[in-house]
Amino acid sequence: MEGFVPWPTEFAQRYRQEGYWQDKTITEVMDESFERFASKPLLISAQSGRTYTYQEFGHLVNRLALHLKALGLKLYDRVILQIPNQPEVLLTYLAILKAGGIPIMALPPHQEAEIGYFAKLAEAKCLAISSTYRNTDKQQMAKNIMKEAPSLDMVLVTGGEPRQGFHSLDRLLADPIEERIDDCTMPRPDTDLPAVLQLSGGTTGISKLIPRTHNDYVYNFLCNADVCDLSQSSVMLMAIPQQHNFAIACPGFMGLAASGGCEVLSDLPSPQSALELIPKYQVTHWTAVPAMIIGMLNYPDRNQYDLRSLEMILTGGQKLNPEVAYRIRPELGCDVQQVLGMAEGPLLWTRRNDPDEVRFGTQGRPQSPADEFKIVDPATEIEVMPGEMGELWCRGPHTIRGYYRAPEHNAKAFSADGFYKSGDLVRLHPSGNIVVEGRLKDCINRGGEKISAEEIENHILANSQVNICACVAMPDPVLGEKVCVFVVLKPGKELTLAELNRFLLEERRIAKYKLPERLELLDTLPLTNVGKLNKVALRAAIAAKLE
Ligand code: OOB
Repeated sequence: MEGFVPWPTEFAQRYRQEGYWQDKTITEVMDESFERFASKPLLISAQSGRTYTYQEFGHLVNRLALHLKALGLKLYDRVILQIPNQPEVLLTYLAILKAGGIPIMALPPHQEAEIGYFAKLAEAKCLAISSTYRNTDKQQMAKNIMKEAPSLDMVLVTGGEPRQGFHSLDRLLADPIEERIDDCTMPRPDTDLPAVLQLSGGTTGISKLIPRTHNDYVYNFLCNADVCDLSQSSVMLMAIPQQHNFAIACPGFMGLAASGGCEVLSDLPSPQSALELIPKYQVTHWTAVPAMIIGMLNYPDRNQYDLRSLEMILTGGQKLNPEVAYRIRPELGCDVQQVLGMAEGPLLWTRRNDPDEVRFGTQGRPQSPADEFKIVDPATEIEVMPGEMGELWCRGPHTIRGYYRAPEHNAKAFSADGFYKSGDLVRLHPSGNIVVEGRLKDCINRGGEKISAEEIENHILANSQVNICACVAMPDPVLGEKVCVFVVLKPGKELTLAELNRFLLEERRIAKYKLPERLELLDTLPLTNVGKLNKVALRAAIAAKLE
């Protein structure tokens, strides 16, 4: 496939021989589960209360896949999936895969800027949306994007009357096409080719697309389900957008479905909502970013809720501070398993039986015996001594070898021998686990959501008041980090944070979670000795000011 970097043949052979790659499609693995656990509950919608058994869910996926095929979706067609956390997001995800398409895992808050970019870069054929999302008209967004992205000619809409030419997902799901057509066969994708396009955290410019193959992704979620001991008695609460790698595959919905468990899917990430859902559905596992855990720990009426069913919080996306980790057992009565994960594939987990110091004070060790990791000095690219800080590099059966359609970026982001350069600064703990200490990449980690500084800076520079600007992370007690922008205005110009954000939302049409939450006006920006913008000084300045 054009724009896709495969694993070299000798690695592919080894991963196959050693049993990591099974040459099954995601659809085949999910269909096995639908049959095996048929009458068990697979999914409960927290908002509607509706429960789907494995069998019912499988039928609906099959039906929707037949509709997609009838509407003209072909093998390897790209489909942008932007539905929020409601059952239709998972039904559509699996139906796209079953019809041979490749879902692009866009996030619900994304706007015209992001979705339009993915549509053009991947030449997407189809876009699946909810009619509105948090008061924005997504059908209008789709119409606008279609003018710019000629490949896009199919729009699927849930939760509202579709505009002319668009299709209602809700009607397709209710229409038993399987009863009236003879040919129910589906094209089978090559298991060595991309199954899903994930989004990168965006280290330079806008997100890159991450091609996850059937072989790599199936192994990824099966291995995760194993490391997290998921079983038929697991009930997992999921309030992180289902498109995130963490939520869909680490172990996420797919790891849970392969294990016979049940997911409680919620569109509300608030602590109060989690506190209500855990006792109501006897949740055993909660997939949460640290910001959600902090929210729960600090929730005033927490003791009114019975959390005894909760066994384990699976957490990652940003660093869980040890002070917070140590509060979990005494205050919430459950354990925590940390994951240092990346949409590019690498996954390091702490294990259930690690000692406290390791479970609470490290971010884990590789989940697969076939993973190769090293910690290098980013300047010399030579491995550092054990315990010293360096950049984490990874290679393995579920770590990609290149971004999709990004040869120039790939030359920088991967070593000559195929290691992914994570941009994370880590050190080796005496236990053999890894501790995250910082990062090289220029992004802001807002409650686990990654925001590329360069992407936001480029949008801000388009404002006619602005001369130069720099976005940096400022500390936040709950979210970890938020975006602070330093701006030097053009002579005689003025700008407030509210004006800037209105410009970013209305004229640049970017997702709301990326907006700066503080604006600092300066006469000049500080430079380093070599004349580069000194972001270290800016980060220190805003941190000191907030103190
Ligand atoms: C997950 O994936 P991404 O692609 O959104 O972000 C990856 C980056 C890492 O490179 C690191 O900078 C940061 O997020 N990160 C952590 C972390 N987990 C991720 N930093 C410190 N401690 C952790 N535990 O965020 C992701 C993917 C799969 C599972 C879980 C998270």
